[in-house]
Amino acid sequence: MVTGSLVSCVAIVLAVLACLLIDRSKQEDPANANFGFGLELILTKLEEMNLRIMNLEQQNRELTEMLNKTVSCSKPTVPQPTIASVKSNQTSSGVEIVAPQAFDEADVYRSCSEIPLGKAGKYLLRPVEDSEPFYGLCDNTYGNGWMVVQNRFNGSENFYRNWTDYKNGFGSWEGEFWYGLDRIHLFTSNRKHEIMFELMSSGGTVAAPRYNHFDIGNETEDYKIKDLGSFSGSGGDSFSYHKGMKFSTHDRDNDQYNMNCAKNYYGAWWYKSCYHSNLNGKYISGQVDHKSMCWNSFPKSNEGLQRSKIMIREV
Ligand SMILES: [Ca+2]
Repeated sequence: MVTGSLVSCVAIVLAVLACLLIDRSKQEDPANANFGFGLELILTKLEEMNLRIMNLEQQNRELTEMLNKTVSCSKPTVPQPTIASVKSNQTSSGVEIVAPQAFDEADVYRSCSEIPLGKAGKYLLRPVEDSEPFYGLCDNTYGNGWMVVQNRFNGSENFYRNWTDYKNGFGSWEGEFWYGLDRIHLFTSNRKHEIMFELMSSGGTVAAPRYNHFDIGNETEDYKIKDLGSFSGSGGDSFSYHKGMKFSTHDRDNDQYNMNCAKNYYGAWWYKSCYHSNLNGKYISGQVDHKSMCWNSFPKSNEGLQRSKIMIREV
């Protein structure tokens, strides 16, 4: 573009020069053959330059066109980041959500409530009859039947992710992970579930707030919290504020705030305007920051937690 402008300027200058010379030639003695010859030479040169400029402009247009085509063809296709696909990026063994090709029906459970008592771990689950089973992580720290849907304890996983990632899930079983909104919806919409949060402050104090009913809508409903039961446990109630809210990510603003809560507070949550809890926020344990992974009633507003584990259980 700069070259084009430069060439145009030169052309204009030469054109003006030519006009001046022509004008001058009219005033000079027409018998002055030398001057006339010189003028002819200049005009010929100008003609040549004009042709070259036109050629250069044509080449410039072709190059720009070619460049645009190359850029649009080489745009990378963004892979759908499911927990299963994250596996290949893990150095340790990652989360394998999808069931293997061959499995024993006897190893498939409806939910973590059905697994052998006292045996926590990864199980094949089928919350909806006649559907493909998939893995889930059962936890019995607080009694049998809980299934982990979020686990954070060292900040090794990036939780500032887009809608698709929160829909499908990400992370690894052994490390930190988000189980995926689609699956949370499958469980909570098919059978009544409760929810609990295991939180640890930077000082090592643990709180376990829970609600006796939790149900979220599907993607069309933006995974809205359709129902949330009454609060019990410890750490205070920093979740009821979010009842009835839709899920928001930095690329999908479904909150009630005139700005984007997920962007402002570096998270993804059922933001209202904006939050009382921000458990997918920044992992900055002990720091008081609005962007932190926090639960405002424990230990105090905006203080980054050391751990957050969210679990659901069939009631
Ligand atoms: Ca907004």
